[in-house]
Amino acid sequence: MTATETALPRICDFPQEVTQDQCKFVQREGFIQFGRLLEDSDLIPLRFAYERVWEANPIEEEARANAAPGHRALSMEHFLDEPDIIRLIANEYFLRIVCAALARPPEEIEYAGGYIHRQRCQKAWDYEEFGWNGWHQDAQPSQAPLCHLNIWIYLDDCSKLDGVTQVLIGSCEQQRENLRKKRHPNDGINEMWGEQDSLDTGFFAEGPAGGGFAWGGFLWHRITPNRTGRPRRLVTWEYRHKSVCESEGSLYREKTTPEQRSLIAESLPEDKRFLVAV
Ligand SMILES: O=C(O)CCC(=O)C(=O)O
Ligand SMILES: [Fe+2]
Repeated sequence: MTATETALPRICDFPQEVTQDQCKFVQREGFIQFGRLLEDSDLIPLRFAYERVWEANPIEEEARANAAPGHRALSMEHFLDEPDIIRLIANEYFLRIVCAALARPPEEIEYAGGYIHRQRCQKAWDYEEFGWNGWHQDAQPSQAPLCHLNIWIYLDDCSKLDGVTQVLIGSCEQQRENLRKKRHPNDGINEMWGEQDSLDTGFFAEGPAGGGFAWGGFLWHRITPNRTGRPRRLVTWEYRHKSVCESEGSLYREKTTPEQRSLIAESLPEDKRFLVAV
């Protein structure tokens, strides 16, 4: 049985715990799917906030030459003033998953930034139009344990035909193995692209409205073409070990002023303010 045929661990709706198996899986593979983490009382205001942010930021980001067709993202400085996005930094289910995956107590975790993402749906697109196959990673491979995690939340039920994110199963282990054996970190990665290149053999991070998947590290991943014309609406929250934010900085620390950071801290429950640097 290949990795892609295996039934993969998946965290349930509103999890009270993350099991050992789920924990090991996310630390090995660099991702894990989860069910609903947001109640309608959080999800519905989040959708309205999402639409307001796009409406307030119509074009500039879309004009970025290196943006994926079908995909545009706005980073968190565009939604600092949206409490229905910001307060979710302290969501208990997000934190439960982050603490388990990053193997740290909540006090040693920090919010590092976030984005709102979408798929352009005026027309179908494919990778040929994209000009490349889309596979990339956002961080350099290392042998160290996972120290940052993205919580990736779909605002609507999102299937693989709606253009969810695809992850390259086995890509983190392959890179660790390469590092151990002193090979180039990407040895064998092209072959994996080939094996996981279809809707049947690939792994697509589908999720329900208010659910999605968590991922981090140096996982290889890509956006996938939207084939339904339904919008793919997505918001992300990124967390890291506090010590990493202190030593390396973060999008959050860079993109906010001290005044903004105090306001944000005050908008979180008192016992969760440690999540944001001031
Ligand atoms: O939109 C997606 O599905 C992938 C986006 C991506 O690669 C990223 O945000 O790092
Ligand atoms: Fe990426």
